[in-house]
Amino acid sequence: MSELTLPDRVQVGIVGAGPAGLLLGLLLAEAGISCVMLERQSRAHVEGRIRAGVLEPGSVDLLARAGVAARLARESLRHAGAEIAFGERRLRLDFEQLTGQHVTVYGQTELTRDLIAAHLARESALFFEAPVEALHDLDAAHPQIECLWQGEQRRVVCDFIAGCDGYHGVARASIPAQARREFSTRYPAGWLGLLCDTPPVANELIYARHARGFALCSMRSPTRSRYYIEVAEDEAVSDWPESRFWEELARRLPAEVANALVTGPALEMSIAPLRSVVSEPLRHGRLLLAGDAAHIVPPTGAKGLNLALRDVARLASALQAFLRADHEAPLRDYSAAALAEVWQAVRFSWWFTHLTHRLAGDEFAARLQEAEFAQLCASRAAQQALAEQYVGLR
Ligand code: FAS
Ligand code: PHB
Repeated sequence: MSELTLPDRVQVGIVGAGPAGLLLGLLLAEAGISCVMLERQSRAHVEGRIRAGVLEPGSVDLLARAGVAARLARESLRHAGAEIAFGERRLRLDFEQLTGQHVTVYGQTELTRDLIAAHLARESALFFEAPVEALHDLDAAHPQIECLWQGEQRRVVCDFIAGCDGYHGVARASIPAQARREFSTRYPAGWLGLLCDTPPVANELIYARHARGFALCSMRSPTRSRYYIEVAEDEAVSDWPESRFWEELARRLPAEVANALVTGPALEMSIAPLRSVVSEPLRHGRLLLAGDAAHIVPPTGAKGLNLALRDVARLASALQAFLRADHEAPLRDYSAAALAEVWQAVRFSWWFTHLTHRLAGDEFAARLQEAEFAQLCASRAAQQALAEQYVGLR
């Protein structure tokens, strides 16, 4: 591939090349809109991240329309349901029977690799190790991105800037404090995740609520498993030798499941904090936010990645309407329309986290969890409501 030249002028400057930035770049390029993607980390770092694992049907359709779902179609797993366990009591949610839909298990790691491969194949303006240091003139007709590229300070003049740089990026922070509001809550817990090349303990995901804390049995393939246990928010991976992880995971699962657990050496272990954050509005002048740059949800409901892809689909369509047809309404309405979906995902993730996690260990909360689970077991309508939100219909 020929050496890329950083452009001085594009229609859309994209900060960040995680799933949101990469997909936005593809959708805009497909629409004939010039853009540049500027990523702080190396390609290897971005492709090495272990994160989400479940895609909603809408996300799979979007990726197919973007032309990046060929490997996903071959290698992903179709899941018609998932299980919620409260101690030895187990409830299977039959997504197909309750909603007519299924979810797709395909690691975010693989999705990111597919998106990068698509950009490399079309020689997109995708620059790794090109940290964005500041955004300028966001209220002007041509905002500017200041970045570092090959040791030099560079400027890219844009018509619009898309902040797809995640929770710790510069885009959201570039909006003046008096022009934005942040709504947030912390959960007194984290998710300790372990990835290993062992066969998954079950054919579908198991979300387990236990007095000792939450556990999740997930997977990446028929030979690669992904497990999580809830840990206190001040704990570190170094507190958890692999043997301790496996013992604790088994204690939180139904006995039949625990007995079937196949352990193995960890390929990766990491702790993700649990928090909900929403920054409003998603637009300031000619800067628009999408994905984790705008909002964070606890991973319980498998919404983070899917919400990022929803934002991107909406933003790509709005930018195309304005830049190709001078149609302003979708761009004007982007923030309010995206936030309506964001808050539904935030609410579901908050609810599902409180249903299944120990958190502060409050006895009153534990009784509410029991009552909620009893309601779920007794009511098809309650199961349908959960399933619709999980597959992304609501
Ligand atoms: P990302 O954070 O993925 O990407 C932002 C990109 O911007 C990064 O590559 C970053 O390097 C880059 N960047 C930042 N600052 C920059 C700068 N100044 N200049 C240039 N580039 C810059 N979601 C789920 O659904 N299920 C899960 O199990 C799950 N687990 C997670 C575990 C962890 C540890 C984390 C952090 C998140 C997890 N998520 C999960 C949520 C996650 O999948 C996000 O929703 C998803 O990565 C969102 O994608 P982006 O919005 O592209 O943000
Ligand atoms: C994962 O496999 O990483 C995963 C699955 C479902 C979740 C969160 C994470 O809700």
